[in-house]
Amino acid sequence: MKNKTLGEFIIDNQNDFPGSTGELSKILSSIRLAAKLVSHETNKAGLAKHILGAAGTENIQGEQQQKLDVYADHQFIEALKAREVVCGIGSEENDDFVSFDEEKCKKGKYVVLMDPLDGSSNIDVKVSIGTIFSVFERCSAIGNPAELKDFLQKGVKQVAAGYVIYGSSTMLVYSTGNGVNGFTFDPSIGVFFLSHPNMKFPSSGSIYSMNEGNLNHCSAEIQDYISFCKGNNTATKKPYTARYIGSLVADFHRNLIKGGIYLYPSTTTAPNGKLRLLYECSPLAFLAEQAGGMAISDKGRVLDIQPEELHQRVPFYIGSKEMVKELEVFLQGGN
Ligand code: AHM
Ligand code: MG
Repeated sequence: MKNKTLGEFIIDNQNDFPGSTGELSKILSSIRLAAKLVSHETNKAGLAKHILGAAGTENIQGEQQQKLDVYADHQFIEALKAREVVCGIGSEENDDFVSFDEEKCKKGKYVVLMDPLDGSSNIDVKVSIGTIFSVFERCSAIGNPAELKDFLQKGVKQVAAGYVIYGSSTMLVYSTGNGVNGFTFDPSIGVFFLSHPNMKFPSSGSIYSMNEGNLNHCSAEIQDYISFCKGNNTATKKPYTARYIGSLVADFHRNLIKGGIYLYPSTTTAPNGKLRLLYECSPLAFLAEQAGGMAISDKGRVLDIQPEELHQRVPFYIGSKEMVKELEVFLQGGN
C-alpha cells in the first residue's frame, strides 16, 4: 500500500484551516499539474528536438532562454490561469508581471511568483533542474487587476512556497507555513505520493556549495569563510565537502536532506550576487525556516527584506542553522 497522495494531502491540509475557501488548494493542484507536464518533457529533452536547446530569445536579465524555460513558463501560467483563483503571476521569464484580467481571475485573492525552470544551463547535459514558486495574498483591492505592490511583499508574508526537482526522480516539496512535506512522482501512474513527511534540515552538516570560480572576486570575509570550510581555520583541520550542482533547487534539496550550506555571495562584477529575491531566494528561505534551517543575505534575514523591484537580486546564504550562523560570524567580521 502506497502512502498518501499529494491530492489527498492537499485536501487534508485544507481542512486544518477553519474557514478555508479551497483557493490555495486549487493553486497547489495547478502547480502539481504543470509540474507533471514539465517533468514529462524534461525526461525526453534528449529525444525531442522541439524541447532541447536555446529558444533564440533572452529574458530581462539578458540570459539566453532555453526552449524548456519557455515551455515551463507557459505551462505554469496556463495551469494557474485556468483555475481562476490567481490574479497575476511574476516570473523570471517575463519582464513584467502578467495580470490575469478575466473577471473571475481579478476576483482571485492570490498572486504567484515563480522561476519556472531553474538551473536551465543544466537541461542539455541531463543534470537536475527545478521549478520554484511562492504564493502571496494580494494587497490591492479584489476585483481590480493585479498591481506591482502585490508582488513586492516581504517573504515573511508568503502563504505558501515550494519547489519541484526534476532529478533521478521528480519531487514536489512545499509548505503552507505548517512544516515542509515532500512528494515523489510515480510516472507509471502519474501520481505524487507523500515520501518525505515533515522534512527537517539537519542542524549542522559538512557540505558547502558555492561556485568557487568566483572566489577571487568575493569579499575578504567570504574568502576567509571558504578557507575555514577547507579546514584551514578549524581546530580539527578537517575540511568540509564541496558539492556544487549549479541548479539552486538541486543544491538546496541535497543540503536539506544531508545537512549543508549554499552560498551565492556578491562579487566585484555582480554586487548583488546572481539570485533573484522574489522567486528564488524568498521561497527557499521560507522552506528553510519551516524546516528548521536558516537563510540570510548580507544584512540579515532574507524573509525580512522589503523588495523594491520584481527581478531584484540579493546575496544569498541558506542551509543548516548552525552552518549559516557560523558563516554569519565571518560576515560580521568576527573572524
Ligand atoms: P537560472 O535561473 O538562469 O537558471 O540561474 C540560476 C542558477 C541557479 O540555479 C544556480 O544556483 C546558479 O544560477 C548557478 O550560477 P553559476 O553558474 O554562476 O554558478
Ligand atoms: Mg533561476
